[in-house]
Amino acid sequence: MKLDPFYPLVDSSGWIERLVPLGVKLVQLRIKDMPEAELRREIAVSNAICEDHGCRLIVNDHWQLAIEEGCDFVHLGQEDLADADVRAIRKAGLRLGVSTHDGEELETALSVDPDYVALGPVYPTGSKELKWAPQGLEKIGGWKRQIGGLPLVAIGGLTLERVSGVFENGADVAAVISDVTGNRDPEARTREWLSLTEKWR
Ligand code: TZP
Ligand code: MG
Repeated sequence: MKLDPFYPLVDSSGWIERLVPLGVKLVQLRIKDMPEAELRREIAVSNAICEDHGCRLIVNDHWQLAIEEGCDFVHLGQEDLADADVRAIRKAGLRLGVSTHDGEELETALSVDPDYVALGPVYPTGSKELKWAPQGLEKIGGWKRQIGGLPLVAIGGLTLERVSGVFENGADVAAVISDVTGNRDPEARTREWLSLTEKWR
């Protein structure tokens, strides 16, 4: 399965409303703490906006709500895999992406037959506390050789200025938080991302 080469991670439907109409075709909704009713609303609103614009929505963590709201993808970390019902996710027709940081985690991820694997952090990041040091570009190539045709998502500290190296080393997708949502002009930055990544589409 081919994935769009750029996806922003955002923490509200408000961001989805701002960015998806610009031409974003893949986006992750990553909400960590929110009461369930509000969360469901955020997911439902995000999903409706994405459907209107032909954009695929990845819901981080909240796989039951993602199933109930008929979303496209669920993204799970290693710590989420033990509690998630992967069969239920698949049975409902959703696709699954899994985070990895080291070889053991890659094995665990591959054991659930994911639709993509994410590797991070490639560069230092201020957006998530992680016990892993930045992985660097070479690891991307190693991961890609191991997973073959499965899409590889690179994440962590990616900016427009240094993303080319990520693709040149074998990543299929660049996933980005702060370079987009922390930018002075997130809409303009998103357009730049879309245009720069066009050649990897
Ligand atoms: N997982 C690995 S690094 C990261 C996540 C969620 C944060 C990426 O954020 P940024 O701001 O693009 O470095
Ligand atoms: Mg998680």
